[in-house]
Amino acid sequence: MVAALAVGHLVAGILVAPSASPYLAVGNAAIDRTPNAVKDFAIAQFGTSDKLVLLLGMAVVIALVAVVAGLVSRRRTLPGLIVIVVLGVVGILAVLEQAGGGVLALLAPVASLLAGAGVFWWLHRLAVRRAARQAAAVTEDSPRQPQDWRLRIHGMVERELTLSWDDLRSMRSVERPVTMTCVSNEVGGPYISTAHFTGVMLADILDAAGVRNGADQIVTTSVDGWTCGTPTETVSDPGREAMLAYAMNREPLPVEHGFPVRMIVPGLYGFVSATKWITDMKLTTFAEDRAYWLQRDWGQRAPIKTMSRIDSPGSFEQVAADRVTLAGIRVAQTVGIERVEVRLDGGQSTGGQWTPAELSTEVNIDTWRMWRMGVPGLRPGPHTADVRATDKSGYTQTPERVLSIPDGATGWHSIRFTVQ
Ligand SMILES: Nc1nc2c(c(=O)[nH]1)N[C@H]1C(S)=C(S)[C@@H](COP(=O)(O)O)O[C@H]1N2
Ligand SMILES: [Mo]
Repeated sequence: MVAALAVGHLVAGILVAPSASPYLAVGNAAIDRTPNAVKDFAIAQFGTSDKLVLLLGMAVVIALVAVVAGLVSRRRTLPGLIVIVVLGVVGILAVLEQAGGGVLALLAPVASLLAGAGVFWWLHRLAVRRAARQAAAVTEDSPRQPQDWRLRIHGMVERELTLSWDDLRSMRSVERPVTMTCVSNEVGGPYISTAHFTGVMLADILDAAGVRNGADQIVTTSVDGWTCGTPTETVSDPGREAMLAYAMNREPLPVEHGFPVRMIVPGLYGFVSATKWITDMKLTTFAEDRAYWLQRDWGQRAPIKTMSRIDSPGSFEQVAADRVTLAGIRVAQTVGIERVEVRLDGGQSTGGQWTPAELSTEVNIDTWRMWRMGVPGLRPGPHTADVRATDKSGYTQTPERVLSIPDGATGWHSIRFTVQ
């Protein structure tokens, strides 16, 4: 639009006469059509600047029209070209009316129209080509990305290392199911899942780099700059099998779960251990570096707390009397699960006692186990159920409720349900 107006004005000024400028001609044509009352009002308000105000107002309106025309032309040039032709014809008609003077006067508005259409067509082609280039870059790059991926291991180490995808794949691999938990879960929360991970032991990588004494924290950084601080002792503990995972459920890591490589440390909440899209690993100290969530008031060290949850029945569910089975999950990573107990209606019928539930087979100590308990003969009406777990260290979940911030919620999960 700027090109059209500028060319029209220039051609009129140099070759014809100022009155043949489409911009001025449209302004003058508008003034001719304005009722006297409005004209008087404008003169009273703006004095001798009235024409300037009109021309500026026109500029604003034309700019807005240009923006809208641009937005509706993102896919095709036709909408933009229609707007340009319509405005061009308005310019031609205005010049014919205002400047008279036959064919020569048409030079400026026609030049204006052609310049507008030409520049629009050219800019549109540039934009479309750029978009196509970007789209092509995305599709070509993604399968190649592991080739570009590097992990730098530096800081308090004997030897700085830079690992490529091929380096990683040539190392000894480990494979196991691990349950991952987000610290943001309140009691009974849903942010927990189990997957089968394949990767390289982080302990092997730390051995290769040689950790210097006193490096009590590993700060890892993802490609988008997120940082995570993990205790070195947890990662180097060979019994723990902390890993740099490159496969999940025997397929490449999905992009949203950290492709090409992420960290998995059993027993630690995700925000202090599970760096996705990892590119940098720095051996340092807790005194020296503060990771992303620590700067936002979450905890510094955050082992996953032993938890249990009732998944069935759901809260406030109606259940048929002959098929009441309570069921759920529980985890006690790195320690293992000793037992799960359930208490119905606050222990009314059991003298406050808890009843042990049946546990599914243990896959390994770092994955959740399901539990269930059949309760025949419950009277119709409302009931409550509480669950608590005890792990192999002898710890039984505390009833004390604390919020998830800063390092994980505690408390028993309780539900209400109705027997029909
Ligand atoms: N790069 C990066 N990694 C990250 C996070 C993040 O925001 N950015 N969030 C962490 C948190 S808080 C959790 S709970 C887990 C979640 O992993 P998931 O998305 O695979 O479920 O990733 C962790 N790794
Ligand atoms: Mo999280």
